Amino acid sequence: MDDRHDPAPPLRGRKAPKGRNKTEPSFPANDSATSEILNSVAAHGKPPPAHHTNSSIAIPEAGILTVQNMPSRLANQWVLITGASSGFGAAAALAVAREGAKLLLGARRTDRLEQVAAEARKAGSPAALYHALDVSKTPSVEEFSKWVREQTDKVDVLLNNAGGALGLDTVATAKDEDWEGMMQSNVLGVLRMTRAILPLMTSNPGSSIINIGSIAGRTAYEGGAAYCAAKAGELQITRALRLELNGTGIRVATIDPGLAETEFSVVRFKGDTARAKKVYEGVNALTAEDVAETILWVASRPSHVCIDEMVIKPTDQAAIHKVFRRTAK
Ligand code: NDP
Ligand code: 8X3
Repeated sequence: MDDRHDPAPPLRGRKAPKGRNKTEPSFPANDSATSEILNSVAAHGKPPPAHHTNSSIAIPEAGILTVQNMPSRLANQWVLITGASSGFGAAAALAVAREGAKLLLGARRTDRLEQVAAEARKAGSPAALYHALDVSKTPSVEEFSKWVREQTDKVDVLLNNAGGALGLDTVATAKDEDWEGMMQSNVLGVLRMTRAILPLMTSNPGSSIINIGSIAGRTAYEGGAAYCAAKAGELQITRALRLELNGTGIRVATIDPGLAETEFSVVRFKGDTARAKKVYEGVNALTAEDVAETILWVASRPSHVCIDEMVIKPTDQAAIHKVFRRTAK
């Protein structure tokens, strides 16, 4: 997967105008990725290696140039997603499917996984496979990883996303089962999955482990003691793992979102949908697709680039306790 030295795919579409100073290429373009493509064409006669698919580039003096069917870095790569039955995991499955990635999906609700896999195949995934997975149980993780090894001998992206919060009770009133559930899925689940899948990544430099943390792992809030501790644990696991894997070429990242409207709060409030809805009232919260976009971006950087840590919040959320809410008129 070391794409720095891959031969660049041919640029399809119109050629860059001739007669430019090859040492100082400078094309106006509608985003930095397209500028990069155009500048590379001007300087080297070819685009940089492996860019994303279909891009429209505006060149005022030359009309519109369309770069088509550029291979994605994720095409035919195996992407393993835990917690793929809803929210970020399901949206990430579709986002990478559109790039032509092959999918290994896990969660407890296999009926949901079946739907996500079917949509992923429609979106362009050459193989969208799923298997039951409970990251809170070592035997389930072992059975899942055995199934993974039956499908492939290498994993390119491991997305440790499964997890969530249970309850919003103070330390004085919270229940053991909620504490244990949060530690099991958010902390031990990441450790178990990583240990199980690492053997399929160590001989695959450029592969990525992407863990989903939270702003809750960076700032505490009342009622969030165990969830905040769990996500702080995820952050430190990510940092320790990056140190342990230094020199293997494996990237280790954490993406830490703020308020995002998924099933997260319905699960936290044990099915109380009215209470869950209130969390996002008047706020333009993140969507699962917003987070999936960042996951896709992190997963598709060149192999020498590691996005260590990324915090993504709604514009309305300046800090964990500072949320702007529009009131109904
Ligand atoms: P969802 O509740 O929509 O998704 C959670 C996913 O995790 C589901 O697919 C669920 O599948 C899976 N899951 C939970 N426990 C387990 C388990 N023991 N074994 C396997 N899968 C499990 O919420 P989100 O998409 O929002 O959450 C995804 C991640 O993002 C979580 O780690 C969450 O803590 C984190 N996060 C969420 C934020 C938000 O505001 N929404 C913000 C920051 C972080 P199933 O039930 O089928 O097993
Ligand atoms: C979810 C974000 O702020 O609800 O991790 O804990 S928050």
